[in-house]
Amino acid sequence: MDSLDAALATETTRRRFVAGAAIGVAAAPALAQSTVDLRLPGGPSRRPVTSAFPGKRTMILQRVHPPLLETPMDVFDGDVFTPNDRFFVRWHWADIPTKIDVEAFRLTVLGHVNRPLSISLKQLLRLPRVELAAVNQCSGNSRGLFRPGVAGAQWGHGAMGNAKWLGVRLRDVLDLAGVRPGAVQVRFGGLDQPIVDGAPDFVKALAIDHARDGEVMIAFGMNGDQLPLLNGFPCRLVVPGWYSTYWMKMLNTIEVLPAADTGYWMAKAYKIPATPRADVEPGTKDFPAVPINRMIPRSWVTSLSQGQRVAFAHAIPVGGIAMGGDCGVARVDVSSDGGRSWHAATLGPDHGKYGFRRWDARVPLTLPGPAALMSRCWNTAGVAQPITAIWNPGGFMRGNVETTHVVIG
Ligand SMILES: Nc1nc2c(c(=O)[nH]1)N[C@H]1C(S)=C(S)[C@@H](COP(=O)(O)O)O[C@H]1N2
Ligand SMILES: [Mo]
Repeated sequence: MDSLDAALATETTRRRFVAGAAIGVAAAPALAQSTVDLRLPGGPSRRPVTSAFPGKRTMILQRVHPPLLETPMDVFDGDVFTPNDRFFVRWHWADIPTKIDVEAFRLTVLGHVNRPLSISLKQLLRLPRVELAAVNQCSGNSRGLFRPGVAGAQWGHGAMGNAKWLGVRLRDVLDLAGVRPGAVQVRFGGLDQPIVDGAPDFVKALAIDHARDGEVMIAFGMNGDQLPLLNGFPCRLVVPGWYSTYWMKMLNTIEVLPAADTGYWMAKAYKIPATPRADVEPGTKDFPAVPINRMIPRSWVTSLSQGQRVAFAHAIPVGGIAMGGDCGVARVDVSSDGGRSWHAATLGPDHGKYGFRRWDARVPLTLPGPAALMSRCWNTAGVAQPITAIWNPGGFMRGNVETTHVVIG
C-alpha cells in the first residue's frame, strides 16, 4: 500500500485532486449523454446517464444537487467488487468540499474522552491497518420499487456497491483518546454542511460497544486506491453489515457521548417500524420505530437485464450476485418460472462475509415466451429473502426476492 500512502500524503496528489474536483459537480447537468430506464413501477423511470462527475465514469443521474448517482446493474455483473469510478454516490446536503488539503486535514476525537485528539492523515496512516470487503448499501436502495410509492430518492437497485476497504480500527483511534467510563454512543460528522440556515448537520451515532467492536473502521483505501472525493475522500467510516447511512464520509469529527444522541438524524430520520420485517400496512403513519441498523440478505440476477430477449434452449445460464446482510451467504436458489420451481446456484469465491458473492446456475425452460427469473438468498444465520415485498413510509430495507422479466424466443 505504499502508493496509497504516497497518494494521500503528497503535494502532487493534492494538486491533481483539486484539479479533478474543480471540473466537478456544478458542471454536471448539461452533460447527460443518454438515458436509462430503471423500470420503476410508479412513474417516470427514465434517468439521464452522466460521466460529468469527478472520479466517476458512466452513472445514472438521480439528482444533481446534492449529487445522487446510481450504479447501472450491468456493473455488478462484471466483478463482485464495484469499481471506484462506478460506485454509487449519495449526499444529503449540497455544501460538499470540492477540494481537500491533505496536509491541513485533521480528524478530531472529542467528548467523553480522557485526551481529546486532533489527528493528521499521516498519523492515521501510521496506525495498524485492516482490510475488509463490505457492501455499502443505502437504506433506501430499491425505494423506487415500493408499492404504493413513497417519498425520497427513487432508486433502482444500484444504490449499493462492494469494495475492499483499507483503514484503521475505530477502536484503536478511540483507545488513543481514552474513552471514559459511562460512554454510551459515538457520534460521527463529516466535512459537508447544510446549505439551508438552521438545517441539521448530517451526523450519525453508533452504540459504544459497536464502535469498539474492532470491525468498524476508518477507511482511507477503497479497492486499492484512495477514496473518490464523492465517496468521502480522504477517509470515511465503514460499518460492516450495517446500512450506509452510518458510513460517514469525509469523516472529521468523532464525538464520544455520555448519553444517546437525540438529534434529527438519529431520533427522526432513518427510522424503521419496530416489527420483525420492518413492515407496516401501507399508509400507516404512527408506529413504534427504531433506527435502521443491520442489513438483510438480498440477491439479484445480473447476467440478464429486464426485458432482454434470450434464445430458446432447454436450459440457460443465469448469474448474479448475493449478499448475506450482516453475515455471509449460505445458499442461492434460482427460478425461471416465477417461483414455482427452484434450482441450486453454485457460489463463487468467498471474499468475506460482508461482501457480495457471485452465483451462477443453469435453469430449465419449457416454452418460448415471457419468463420470470428469480433468485433467493439464504444467509449463514438461516435467514432467507422473503418472496413478498414489505412496505414502510421511508422506503427502507427492501429485501424480497426480485424478478427479472425476460422474453424467450
Ligand atoms: N458526510 C456524509 N456522509 C454520508 C452521507 C452524507 O450525506 N454526508 N450520506 C450517507 C448515506 S445515507 C449513504 S447511502 C452513504 C453513501 O455512500 P457513497 O456516496 O460512498 O456511496 O453515505 C453516507 N455517509
Ligand atoms: Mo443512504
